[in-house]
Amino acid sequence: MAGNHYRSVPVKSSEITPEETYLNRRQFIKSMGFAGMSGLLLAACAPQSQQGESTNPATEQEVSVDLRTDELGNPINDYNQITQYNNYYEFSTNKERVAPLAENFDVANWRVEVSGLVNNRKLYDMEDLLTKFDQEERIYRLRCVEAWSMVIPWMGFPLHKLLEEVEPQSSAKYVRFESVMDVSQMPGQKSRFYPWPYTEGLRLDEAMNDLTLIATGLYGKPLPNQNGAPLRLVVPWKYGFKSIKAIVKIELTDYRPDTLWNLIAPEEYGFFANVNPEVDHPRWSQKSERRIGELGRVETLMFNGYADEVAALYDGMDLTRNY
Ligand SMILES: Nc1nc2c(c(=O)[nH]1)N[C@H]1C(S)=C(S)[C@@H](COP(=O)(O)O)O[C@H]1N2
Ligand SMILES: [Mo]
Repeated sequence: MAGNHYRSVPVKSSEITPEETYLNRRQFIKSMGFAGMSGLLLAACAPQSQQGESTNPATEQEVSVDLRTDELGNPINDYNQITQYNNYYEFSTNKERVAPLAENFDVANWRVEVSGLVNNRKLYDMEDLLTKFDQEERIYRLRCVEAWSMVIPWMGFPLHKLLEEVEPQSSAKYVRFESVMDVSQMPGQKSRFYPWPYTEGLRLDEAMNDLTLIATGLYGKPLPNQNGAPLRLVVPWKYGFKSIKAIVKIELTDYRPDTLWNLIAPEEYGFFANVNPEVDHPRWSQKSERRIGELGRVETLMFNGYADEVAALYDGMDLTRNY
């Protein structure tokens, strides 16, 4: 199991809290019985010499976890920053206009079709997804290809759990994702410049990686419309455009699917789109980024800081050509 380079905390729906409570809470987590939290616990259970207080490793203990930073110590962005500065071209290409335009977007009776090269094709509604798959919190960095970034506390579940349920066939090599098409609610879809609906794709092994998340909420609340309600993909080691919002269709294929950005500008937006400070965008450097809410710039990390989890997926691949 991957998973010591992000923070993951299981979330019960009874714990969904207003932002204020969220920010003030410290979760107490039993240090036994939580697989997949090894990194967290390692940090919390520093050697006694460093901790200054002796603990008895044989007894179950409670560990206080500060949920306000990622595993590298970066503070999470404010709820306002995350929900008022958005890329969502179905509504607007203006980041500040997305939230007001998406305010009344109707996500009732949402369905997601999972089909293609699978043994069990399925049509899920949101309640199925929220009850079938345990929701957990994951604090991830989001690095936009435009060279800004945020740290976001998502809620959701790893995509591999859903894929395991539908059982990909051995011929399946890729996963294709499609966003909703609804010109009546999404004014940006009137623009003929973009090949709507928004589509994205992953190689099957990328989709199965434990970091790859289906997000259904953030900051302990259901996903705001502007962030991709009611569900979106989050692939934290790739540029933000891979993290497709408002998904209605997930299809397993044996061909590499077209993606909206790759269709528009293949020399600028590759299929892989792994965060890579060594490979510049044709029009700007990718060596550093502006963390929203901070002054100055921070260095961009290979695979956005998730190399331990994902570098092996690209062994032997020329990342300059496969950008
Ligand atoms: N359907 C859809 N998904 C999308 C986009 C979009 O325009 N439409 N923009 C992408 C880009 S470029 C980024 S950086 C992230 C932004 O996510 P956020 O607004 O939640 O920060 O969403 C991605 N997913
Ligand atoms: Mo982006």
